[in-house]
Amino acid sequence: MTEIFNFAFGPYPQRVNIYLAEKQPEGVAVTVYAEPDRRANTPPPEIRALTPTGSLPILRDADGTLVGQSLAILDYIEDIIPEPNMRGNTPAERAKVRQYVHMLDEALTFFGLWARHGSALGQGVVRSSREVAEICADRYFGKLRLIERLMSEEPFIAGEYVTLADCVAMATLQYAKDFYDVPIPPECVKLQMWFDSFSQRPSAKQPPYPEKQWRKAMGLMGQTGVCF
Ligand SMILES: N[C@@H](CCC(=O)N[C@@H](CS)C(=O)NCC(=O)O)C(=O)O
Repeated sequence: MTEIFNFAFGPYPQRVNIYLAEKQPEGVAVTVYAEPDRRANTPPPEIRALTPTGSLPILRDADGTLVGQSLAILDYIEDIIPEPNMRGNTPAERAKVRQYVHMLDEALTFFGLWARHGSALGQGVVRSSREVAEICADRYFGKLRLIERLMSEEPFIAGEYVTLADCVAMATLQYAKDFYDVPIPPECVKLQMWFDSFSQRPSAKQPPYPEKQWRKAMGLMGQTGVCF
């Protein structure tokens, strides 16, 4: 049995949640914790101990193989359960999917830094810098504009069918919009159309966000004084 331990929300956990809902792999048992809560002991210490940083998602296979990092987990499941293929059928298709996944990963890194440095939720977590927040906001939107330029009129991010790129894109853009109230830049028309359409899929159902955190996160653009 392949086991996955994950959180119910957050951009990295949500990549895996969306992927599992799309792929529906057989023989994978998923345990989802609402949020990290030391007082409630979730995730339990033995699960935290599986990973050096204690962060989720994490995968444990029947032979004891441990895989951390959301993107490595998606790749591992694609390797052990190849169908339906969500990574591309040819070298060119796979390269295209990877290209988008890497760009989205970069976008999320910038978004995370922006949120840390620019929101009330990040206060006290890092020594915050308004300048870092502004630079990272600009880089985040820049990545989305780059993705927009590369996208075609096809129904999914990388082409005719759902791939890892859609799961990673949805997790990022949904988190930005629903948790921090940061929309897609208005000129990213194809990306917005894709987002509106993919949002209708059951896999993209909004995850439950803890209200206390959400209140501090909302309105990130206003909190930082950033506009398009
Ligand atoms: N790069 C990692 C990031 C994982 C990560 O940051 N997980 C966060 C949730 S979004 C976490 O587990 N935080 C709780 C903790 O570290 O206690 C991945 O892609 O899996």
